[in-house]
Amino acid sequence: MADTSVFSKIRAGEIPGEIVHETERVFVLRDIAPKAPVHLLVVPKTEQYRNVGELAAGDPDLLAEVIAVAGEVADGDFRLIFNTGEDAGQTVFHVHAHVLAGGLTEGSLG
Ligand code: DGP
Repeated sequence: MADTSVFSKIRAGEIPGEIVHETERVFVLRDIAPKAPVHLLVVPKTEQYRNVGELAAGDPDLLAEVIAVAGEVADGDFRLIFNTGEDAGQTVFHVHAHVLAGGLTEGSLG
């Protein structure tokens, strides 16, 4: 399958974007519209999984890597969000974790 998501296009250098970290299976970029002082997206290199449910069912080790990398790049306390489905605000159907960090004391879900 050809890589066609906006994230894959950034990774391929076809459109601008800042990739801040990479492992063999995932890459991390800065969100174009940050919702926190630190707002990163952790993205599997494969486009095979549209959302976190598909990823959990299809490759739990890769999901665990996404979560581990999120913790590494957050460099402190962080919030992890997987928007799942249009009604939840998902706009890019190439699974990705939002990592929000750097001052989240307001707007806590807890
Ligand atoms: P979601 O709503 O969960 O599908 O999040 C998609 C995120 O992707 C959204 O927060 C904005 C980000 N995004 C969309 N297009 C681009 C882009 O061209 N560059 C970067 N850096 N981020 C993008």
